[in-house]
Amino acid sequence: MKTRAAIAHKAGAPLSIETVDLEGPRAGEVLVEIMATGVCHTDAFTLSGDDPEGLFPAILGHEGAGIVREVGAGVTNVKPGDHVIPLYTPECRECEYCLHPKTNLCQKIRGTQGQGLMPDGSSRFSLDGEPIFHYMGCSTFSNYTVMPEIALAKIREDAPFDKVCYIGCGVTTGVGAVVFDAKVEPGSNVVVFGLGGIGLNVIQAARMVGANKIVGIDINENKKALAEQFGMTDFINPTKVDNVVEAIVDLTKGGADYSFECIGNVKTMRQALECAHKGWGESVIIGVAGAGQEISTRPFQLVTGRVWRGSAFGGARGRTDVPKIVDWYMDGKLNIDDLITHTMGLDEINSAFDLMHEGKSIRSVIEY
Ligand code: NAD
Ligand code: AHE
Ligand code: ZN
Ligand code: ZN
Repeated sequence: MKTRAAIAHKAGAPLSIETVDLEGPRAGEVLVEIMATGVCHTDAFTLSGDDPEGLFPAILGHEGAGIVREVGAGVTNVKPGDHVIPLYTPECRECEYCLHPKTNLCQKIRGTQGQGLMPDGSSRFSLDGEPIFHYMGCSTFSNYTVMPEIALAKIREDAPFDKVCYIGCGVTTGVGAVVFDAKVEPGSNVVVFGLGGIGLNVIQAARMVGANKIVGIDINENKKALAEQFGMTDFINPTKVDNVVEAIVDLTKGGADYSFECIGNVKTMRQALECAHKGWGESVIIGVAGAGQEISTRPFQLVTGRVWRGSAFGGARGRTDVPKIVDWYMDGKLNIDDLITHTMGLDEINSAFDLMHEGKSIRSVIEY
């Protein structure tokens, strides 16, 4: 079939809206009509050329929601008409990782996914007979895409696509990091570096679990009002204090019980670790840093009880947890609507990247 898609032909170039060829689903695969997709900072990161795994030409996008239109041989978990959220972290429920209680990082198809291919080692997308790479196993910047069955979370049919698409990455990443990975306890002091599409979800989850102080750190003061609406109790602009770590330690009377780095900058990752409380503070890296970047700190920071860890897709097991997070939104426990600051058609997708780089959006959503 033919489908409209935004193609990343090369690093640093704007996406190009074209009609591409899409092969139907093979065994274990599913054709999904994408109804809406968010634009995440990670799409911009890969498009910039900073992603060591970045491949071109590719169809980016990994934060979608849609409807199953056709299933390949042997598919049993979904059927045509089902509403689904594509998962860049699948859940096969049988690999060593899925069976381990301490991780959500299913590895069943991670090898081919990182090569921009379906599990059988080929691409379903092509243009003029030349293959186009899939991205993060999702390629939601295409109106239709083909997904492995294990990478689809079936969701309730009354959930609006233009909102719950954000659960495909940003909401789950921020909320899950607090709830599933850090397991923040009521009364904790929480510090959040970066008040963007991820950080604001960390903030609303910290409030949801009953955190005490929720301190937001951002160089863009325009993020302050929305962060306060979502639960931030204190704000620090690091450009306006001598030493941001000392400012946080003073404010929290000793340091953060939990800090979250939601920027992707190795300097702020160090600050996030060093503002954690001596003896027990945990710092969670969510931000994705570019090729060649490395983190550093004095080992004494860890010797004296601080813990440094990371979180991918919020520690969520997608097929199990994503439908629950959709329920939390539908029940009014999570606010997604106010984080979606812009909506547009696929033809305007490059403006979503511009708004992100200008610091003017939290989430832009593309509606097909
Ligand atoms: P965003 O662009 O919406 O937000 C980033 C925020 O950081 C902005 O508000 C910006 O003003 C602020 N900022 C930038 N530099 C700063 C600095 N030096 N000090 C303080 N604040 C600064 O991005 P996002 O969509 O929220 O994504 C954040 C990061 O999370 C990205 O690196 C993204 O790739 C990553 N991410 C990781 C996962 C995961 O599973 N680990 C999932 C999604 C996104
Ligand atoms: N490809 C990059 C790393 C990118 C990365 O860390 N991705 C996160 C999700 S970001 C979503 O917006 C993730 O889930 N990582 C785990 C995984 O297996 O990719 C690189 O540095 O090579
Ligand atoms: Zn993302
Ligand atoms: Zn698995």
